Amino acid sequence: SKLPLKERISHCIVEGTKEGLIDDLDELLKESNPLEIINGPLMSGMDEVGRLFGLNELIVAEVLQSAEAMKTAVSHLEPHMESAGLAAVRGTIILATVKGDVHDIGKNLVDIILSNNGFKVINLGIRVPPFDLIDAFKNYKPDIIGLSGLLVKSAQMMIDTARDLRSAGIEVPILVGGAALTNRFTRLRIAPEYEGPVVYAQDAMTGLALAAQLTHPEQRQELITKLQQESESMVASTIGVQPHPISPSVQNSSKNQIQPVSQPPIPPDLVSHVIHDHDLAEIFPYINPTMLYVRHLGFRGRFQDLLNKGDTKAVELRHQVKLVEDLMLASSHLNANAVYKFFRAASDRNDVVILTPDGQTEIERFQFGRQENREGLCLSDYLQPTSSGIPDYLGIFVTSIGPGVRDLAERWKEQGDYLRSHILQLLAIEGAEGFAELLHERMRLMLGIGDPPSLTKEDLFRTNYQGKRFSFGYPACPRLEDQEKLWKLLDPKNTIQVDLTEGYMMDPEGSVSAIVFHHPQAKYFNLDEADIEALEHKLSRST
Ligand code: B1M
Repeated sequence: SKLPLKERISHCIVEGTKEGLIDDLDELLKESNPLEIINGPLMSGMDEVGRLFGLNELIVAEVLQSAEAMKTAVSHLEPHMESAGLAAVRGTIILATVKGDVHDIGKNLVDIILSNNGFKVINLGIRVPPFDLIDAFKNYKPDIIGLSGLLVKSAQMMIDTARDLRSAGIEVPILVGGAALTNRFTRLRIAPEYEGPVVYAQDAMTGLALAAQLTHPEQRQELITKLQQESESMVASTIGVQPHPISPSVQNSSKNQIQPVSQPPIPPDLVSHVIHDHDLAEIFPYINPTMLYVRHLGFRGRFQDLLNKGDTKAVELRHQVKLVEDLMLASSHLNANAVYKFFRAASDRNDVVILTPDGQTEIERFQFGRQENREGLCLSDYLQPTSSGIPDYLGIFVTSIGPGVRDLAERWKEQGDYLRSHILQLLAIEGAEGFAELLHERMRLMLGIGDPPSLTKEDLFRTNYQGKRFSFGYPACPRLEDQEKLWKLLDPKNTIQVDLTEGYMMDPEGSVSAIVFHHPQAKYFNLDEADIEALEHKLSRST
């Protein structure tokens, strides 16, 4: 309260507090017009937030609280601006998650950051096909087109989208981002398909900095020159690099030492189990706190330890999360659903064959890759071979938290309740993962390989138990196309209303699918690019 008026307003933004903000704005309105206030103390507050975030002095949760204060301030000033015919827009951006992709949370963060830093954001939502973007371009005449996506398939969809936008004669800069996207992929694969600049942002704050450069005439040219140089040097570094030769022997190699379990555990049944509306209170403790609080909300340090010690920041963050957990527990639209089933299964070299309960007939076949180097691992090694005749089993499941998450998160975002909206989406995505952990624990118990009572939650998060769950799209089984086979086996669409998109993504966003192996030596491993190429080569020959 002792600070000069303008500094007090900036300070409210940096601190993410609304206390006294409206009174101070009204006071300043007596001597400044609303646009001057936005471009002055409010924007300098947001600039400081960006600076402190860059220095690791603010965490994501705090940035969202600053954005909330900014939204409150701008909403208060807007009526005054309209009456004075003023508009505070640094630029317009249309923002979309690409076709086939339901990823909302990353795109929404970008929306919040840009729209509270002076950009007008037209958020087109998820699964947006190129022709909708072209239509939106014609309607809104944006300065930038923003594309987001979670998976590698979505990065590939960005190539098609860029191509379609070019065919429509569009040349405004495209800003791209997403978990599986890299600058290299952007420069080498997306940028060559588009006439205008294509820029990669690693996170929402970088997205803001790049959007600011792209809408600034001189900085824009500097950025474009830098990107061209980057592209050229990347192209130069790939010239002369020979593609990895595909060795036909690789897929049959069996240098691994893993022997199947001689007496595999037998599941109690081979029927489909459908769980509707599982108690969320039981799922929340299975959420890995490091993922939720450290990775996603940006907390620094060992969250659980500091919470136990009463650290103020940890306690405050836990309080914010608990509020949303309680709202979720009370809601009837935010349900945890799952479907799981055990199958008779066997290995056939690198393939996993799913059999009828009597073991006589093949009903599905998953073709997996094998490591040519390292330990020579392949998922099929964890099962008895078809030739042995010894019955062996695996489990398959899908967990999901939705379906009302997207609508509620959107409503809260619209209201400027950014942190609550983000936490809700986080609890849904990490809750789906926690539910997978819980279900896997139950399936181990059903197989008679349940965990010892001494196993702690930390052990669980470190996967210190017998057997492992493998999800399609992850490095040991990277082919997302196999999701289709899983859908045929489990029917999650009709049992728990989880849809598979054309990009093999599960809708709702907070969903996890996996195959469960009981083998004591099962562990997570990576296939190299050459191993994946060899598998694709084999698959293309067999079709
Ligand atoms: Co999974 N997942 N996941 N996953 N997941 C990845 C993406 C993966 C790379 C992991 C890996 O292999 N190492 C892999 C994809 C690989 C591939 O495509 N083959 C993967 C996979 C395979 C899967 C499943 C398919 C697994 C399965 O169940 N079979 C499944 C798919 C889900 C579905 O279909 N609905 C799945 C599920 C999940 C969870 C639900 C458990 C959870 C949430 C997913 C989500 O975010 N919606 C999850 C998580 C947490 C991850 C990792 C670990 C982290 C993702 C994350 O941080 N999300 C990820 C591995 C990794 O990144 N290290 C992985 C939070 C979100 C806020 O961040 O989307 O990155 P992000 O957005 C950031 C930036 O990217 C950037 O700003 C945002 C905020 O700073 N950004 C932009 C995004 N868009 C932008 C646009 C811009 C600018 C910046 O301008 C326009």
